[in-house]
Amino acid sequence: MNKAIVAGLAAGVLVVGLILSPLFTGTPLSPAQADHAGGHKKVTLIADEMEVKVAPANALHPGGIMYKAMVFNGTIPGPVVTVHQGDTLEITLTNEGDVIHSLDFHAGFGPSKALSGNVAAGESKTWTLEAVNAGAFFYHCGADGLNGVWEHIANGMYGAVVVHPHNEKPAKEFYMVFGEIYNAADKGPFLGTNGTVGSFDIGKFWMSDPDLVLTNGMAHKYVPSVGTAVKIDLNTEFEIFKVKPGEQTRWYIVNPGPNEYVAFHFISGMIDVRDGSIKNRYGTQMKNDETWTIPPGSASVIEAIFPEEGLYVGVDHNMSHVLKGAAFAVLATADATEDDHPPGTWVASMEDTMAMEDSMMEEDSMTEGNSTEG
Ligand SMILES: [Cu+2]
Repeated sequence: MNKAIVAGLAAGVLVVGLILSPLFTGTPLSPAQADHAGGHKKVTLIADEMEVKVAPANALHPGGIMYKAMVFNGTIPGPVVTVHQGDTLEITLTNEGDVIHSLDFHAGFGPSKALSGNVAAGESKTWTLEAVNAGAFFYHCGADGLNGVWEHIANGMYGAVVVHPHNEKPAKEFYMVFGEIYNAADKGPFLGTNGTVGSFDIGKFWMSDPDLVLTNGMAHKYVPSVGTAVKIDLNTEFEIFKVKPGEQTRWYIVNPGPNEYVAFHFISGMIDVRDGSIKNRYGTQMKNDETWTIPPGSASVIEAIFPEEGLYVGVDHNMSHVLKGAAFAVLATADATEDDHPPGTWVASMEDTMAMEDSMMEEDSMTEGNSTEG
């Protein structure tokens, strides 16, 4: 090819690139979004220790499994906190437990933004971070200056911050947090704990040998049974996710670990992954992938459309993890509604988040009250 042709082609590519470039710079802000820039949101997280049911009674875990957990706001996981990109998030950590707790917000950049430092029993601490990058970000207890952070995470002290990007498209959104349990009282599959309330086992943790993998605080929380010809009942009180066929859905999938990777997959599904962030919009987008790796200490934004009516199953495709509890059923049905999320899985959308912040700001100016997100 001669130089003139190459130069001509290069010029053509440049011109086409310039014409197309507006398509790749992100969707312009709506007037409501532009008005809202720089919102201020408050959240209070209450650290505590309590017994939590982490597995239902079934053949794998006779009698079910109770565990001496550590929690934020009374549940495993802690609440999903939503902000709009560019907002300031003011966090208060109140320690109502008996031991030192703390917080590490992966959405924060710099120790004064990301870390609370130790908060002793009965004390509180407040600090702020700026939600610079869009996406889902893990938060967890950092224990006593990292000493025991492994135990506090394994015991349930974790959650996520969702930073809605400016260019977000509407979707039905869900919060899903995996998490491992290392239980000194658990004798293994089909044996369970024989009624003993379990506690952290550092030997099992050291060997990365979890007894359970929880979905939003409980193994097999969203799965009634496994098998058809030979069926094993897993949870007679299971909850289920419902979506409409063809509807855009968005899943904030969080992996607290503390040790294991999550190989996230929807059985019969395809996923788009939005991870990382470019200014004012989500970054990397993987189209139509099958399985996505989420490392411990991370959260991913997974988008999926379920094309036809029927049952789909979200799993950690690590098969020992599935048996330990890491699966959830998703029913695609025309009967699905906007607000039929299982308890604790609803995520405030960008519009909801902005409306909440605006009403809080009005409240602040009058009362300077503190707000908690449940
Ligand atoms: Cu803690």
